Order: sequence, then structure tokens, then C-alpha cells
Amino acid sequence: MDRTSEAASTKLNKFEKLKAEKDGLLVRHDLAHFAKIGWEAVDEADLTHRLKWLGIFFRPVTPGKFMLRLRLPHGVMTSYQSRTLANIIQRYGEDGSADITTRQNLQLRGILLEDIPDIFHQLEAAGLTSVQSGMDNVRNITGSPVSGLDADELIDTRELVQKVQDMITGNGQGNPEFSNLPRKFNIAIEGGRDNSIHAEINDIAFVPAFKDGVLGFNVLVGGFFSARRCEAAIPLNAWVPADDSVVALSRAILEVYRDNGPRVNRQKARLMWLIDEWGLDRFRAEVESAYGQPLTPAAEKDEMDWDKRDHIGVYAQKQAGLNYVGLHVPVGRLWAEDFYELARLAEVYGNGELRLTVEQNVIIPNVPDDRLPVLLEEPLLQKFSTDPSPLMRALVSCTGAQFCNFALVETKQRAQVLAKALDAELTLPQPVRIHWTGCPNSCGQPQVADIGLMGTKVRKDGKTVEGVDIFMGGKVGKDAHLGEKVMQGIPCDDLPDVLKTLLIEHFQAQPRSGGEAPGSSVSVTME
Ligand code: SRM
Ligand code: SF4
Repeated sequence: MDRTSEAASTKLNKFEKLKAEKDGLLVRHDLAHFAKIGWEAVDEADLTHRLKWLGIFFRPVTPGKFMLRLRLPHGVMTSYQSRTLANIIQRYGEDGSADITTRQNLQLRGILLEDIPDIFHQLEAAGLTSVQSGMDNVRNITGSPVSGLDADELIDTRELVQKVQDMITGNGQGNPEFSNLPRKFNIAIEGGRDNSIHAEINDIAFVPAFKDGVLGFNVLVGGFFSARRCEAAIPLNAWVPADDSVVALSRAILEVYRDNGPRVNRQKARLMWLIDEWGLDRFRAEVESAYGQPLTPAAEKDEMDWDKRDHIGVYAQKQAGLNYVGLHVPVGRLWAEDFYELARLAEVYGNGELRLTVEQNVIIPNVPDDRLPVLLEEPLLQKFSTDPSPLMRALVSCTGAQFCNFALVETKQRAQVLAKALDAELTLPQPVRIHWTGCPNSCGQPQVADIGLMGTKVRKDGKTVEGVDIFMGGKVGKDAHLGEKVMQGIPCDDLPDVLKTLLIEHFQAQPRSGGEAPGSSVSVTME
């Protein structure tokens, strides 16, 4: 008996029951009906859970105004798609915004349920889908944002990422084979040298490696963050060539996880828990059997041997005379006019293409040398700078309390205010990567940051106030490893001084002339 039927016959957690009653994908047949009856009349389980199979997220913080999470494989977008998204959110006025996510993806805000059928037509016409982007499905598949542009790239992974997404989602139409996993699932395919997509925090990561002189991928498995436990991915001891084997192996691992992953306790349901239960040898053997052929042992080393780049600024491409221009989008927030402008700039100066990064920024590729000076004078580049100040430059933030009901603190606004203030007070020899996350779910990846801030509630002067736990030591790029919690329960009001001290003591920050150094030092335990 596999785990799906085991769970069905024994202790079902609430979500397994819900899925057993009706597969989430089936709500697509109800959309026209929902649009007619209005969100208030929609069955509770459909409204708050099953709609997420289509990427439609009911937001208890803004009832009736939904979030729509797309899939943007590899973070690649066209100007046509950008304009389509602008058209969709424009009509919602102040409520209509979008966020670039930490999986180089987009989430639209302010969406009304009655508009969904029409929005889905527009998305389909633009070659976009939101299917299987939430709940127990595979999330947006990430790849280097400069794939096909970077002279030092090893493998252009764009086609592979698209093929894996098509396999999982039935070419974007929805695929019931993979719509009932035990839990969410993340896949990354890195073809560059700088581990630009945090391979180590994915359930499956393909990382470039030579085996007997042939370029392919070593495979890592089981990386994840959750409130209960965070783990970096571990080697599967497998290597695949850079061809459809990547799709076949992804399928095999997903099948093993789908049929055997733990389904009783949702806090212990991610892939790593299955690997723990079985041991890596058995897990590998089961994957091998699903794959239908022996797995080639991993190459001795992988080729991720660079520090991570942030891609902000102007960089020459491998195509002579062309450049990619990375724009800094503060905490990833975009409005309809930004999408229109990005579409225009991509068409006027580039080839109509845009790329998103896991740092929540945008890249305009394929800009000829002689067009650069004019592009750099465009008004949008005053808002989305190619040369932001060091702390703003490396700032990442999850959604936080503005829209997310899990949030213990407001994040995006606070992150910007604080970074601007500290940039004004301090000079820094290099950017310091500060990641904000509103709760222990870690969507803002505080464990990969130089300084990670995780929302919590703390007591100050007899009152409960917003605060953070502080993580440090996250290393990205080559030899990536996760940061650890070094301080706990810091009230947000105290953060300016605490961060200033950390920046001075650990990152060579200097007070600008006339500025004062904070009075006392802050004690942190670093691994
Ligand atoms: Fe996340 C749940 C937002 C990346 C771990 N995440 C949520 C929900 C859906 C909760 C909810 O229903 O409100 C958040 C939606 C809030 C909203 O309105 O925007 C949410 N997660 C996000 C995004 C938008 C953060 C961002 O601002 O960029 C990211 C969307 C990525 C995407 O395009 O699909 C996002 N979430 C992540 C990441 C980072 C990553 O993938 O690199 C993680 C940690 C990595 C991982 O999953 O292993 C992450 N999100 C979680 C978890 C904890 C998962 C677990 O195993 O316990 C939850 C809670 C859950 O699934 O029960 C969660
Ligand atoms: Fe919401 Fe918490 Fe994820 Fe932030 S980390 S988006 S607050 S679930």
C-alpha cells in the first residue's frame, strides 16, 4: 500500500482529507460559477485552499481581494506578457500591484474572483499560467537569470526548465499526476558558476558538473526551510547529462516522493523527512527503480566555483556588442505603470525580453552598446536604479503583514525605511545582504543572508510589540551554507542601533563624517 492510500485509510491530516475529497485542480471547472455567486458564497475549503491549486490565494487580510501567483519558469518574461499583467492589475487602482518573489516569479494583488475567468483567458493568450503554483505542488522552477547571456555560463538551462515545468503541469493545463504531493516542492536547475538561485535550498537541485569530460549535472536533494526545521540539500550521488534525463529524473524523484512521502504530520512531510526515514541509500535505490535505469554516480566536484553575483548594473553579454542591464526593484514591488514601462524599455532598447532574479529584481537583456547611454537616462531607471546604495542593493523581503496572515511583523515597508536610513548613516565597502522574513516559514530566506531578520513578537515596556530574531553567517555562491540564529527577540524599534552595530563590527561599516557610532557593542554567537 503506498502512502496516499495509507493516509487515506489511517490518520489523515486535514489537508490530506481535503485532497482525498476533491483534487484541488478540479476547482477550475467551478470558476465561472464562483464568479457568478461571489467569493462570500464559495465553499470554505474551495475558497481558502483548493483555489491555490490554480494559483488563486484568498487573503484573509484583504478579504475579496485575491493574490494570483503565476509560474514564470526561469524568471523569463516577454514585453507582451509584461503588458498583459499591467492590463490585469491596472483596473484595480491602488489595490493592483505585484511582487517579484524569491523564486524569480510574480504574484499579482487586488484580484477579484469575478474577473478570474477573463484573467485566465488573458494569461493563456500571453502564454502564461498560474496552475499548480500553491499548496502541495511544485513551485516555480528557477534557473540562472543570465542564462544564454553569460559568457562564463556552462549550460543554458532555459529549455530544460520549461520542459520540467511542462512535465509537471501538463503543458500548463494542470496535471493530476503531480497535484497531490505530500507537501510543497522546489526544483532549481543551475547552469552557471555562481549558484545564482540558491541551489542548496531546493528539494531537487541540478548543479553543473563534468563527468568523464561530459558536461551535465550533479543532483542534490532534500533542501528546504520550514518553521520546524531547515536543511541544506544533500548529494544524491547521481549525475545526469544536460538533456531530457533531467526531466526523467525529476519525474522519478517526484513519483517516489508522491507515493511514499510522509502524509500524516504536515510539519514532517517535506522530501528530507522521507530521506531521513529511509536513509539515502534506500532513497537512491527507489529513485533508480522509478527512473528505470542505473543512476550514474555523481561527478567528483561540481563547477559552482564563483561568488554569487547580483546582476545589478550593466554587464557585457557573450554576444559581442550586447549587454544586460540589471535594475534594482526595491523589495520587488511593481505597479501597472512599471510593467508598461518595462515592456516599453525591453522593446525599445532590447529584444523585448525581461528576466527576474531571486533577489526580486529585473534584468533587461540584449541592449546594444550604443543604446546604453540613452537607456540609462530613462525615467524608470531613476526609480529602479542600476547603482543603488549598498544596503538597498542587497535587500530582500517576503510579503509580510500587508497581505500575509502568517506574518508576525510588517516587512517590506520597514525593510526599505531601515536600509535607506542605515545607508544614509554608514559607508560600506561592499553590499551586505539583508533578508527580511515575516515569520518562521522563511519565505524571505533569512538563512541565506549576511544578516537575516525573522519576524516575531516580543515584550517591551510591558507591551507585546513587533520584533525579530537575527540570523547571520549565510554563505551563498560556491560552498554555500546556511546562516544560524545569533540573536533573539529584538524589538523592531531597537533595530536601527542593533543593525548599525552589527554592520560596524562585522561588515567594516564606517559612520559617515559627522555621524555617531552606536554606544555599546552587540554580542552575537557566530558559528
Ligand atoms: Fe512561502 C507559505 C509567500 C517563497 C516557505 N509563502 C507562503 C504563503 C503562501 C502563505 C499564505 O498563504 O499566506 C505566502 C503568501 C503570502 C503572500 O500573500 O504573498 C508565501 N513564499 C512566499 C513568497 C511570495 C515570498 C516573497 O515575498 O517572495 C515566495 C513565493 C515564491 C514563488 O514564487 O512560488 C515564497 N516560501 C518561499 C521560500 C523561498 C524559496 O522557495 O526559495 C520558502 C522556503 C523554502 C522552502 O519552501 O523550502 C517558503 N512558504 C514557505 C512555507 C514553509 C514550508 C514548509 O515546508 O513548512 C510556507 C507555509 C506552508 O507551506 O505551510 C509558505
Ligand atoms: Fe508570509 Fe511568513 Fe512567508 Fe513572510 S515568511 S510571506 S510572513 S508565510
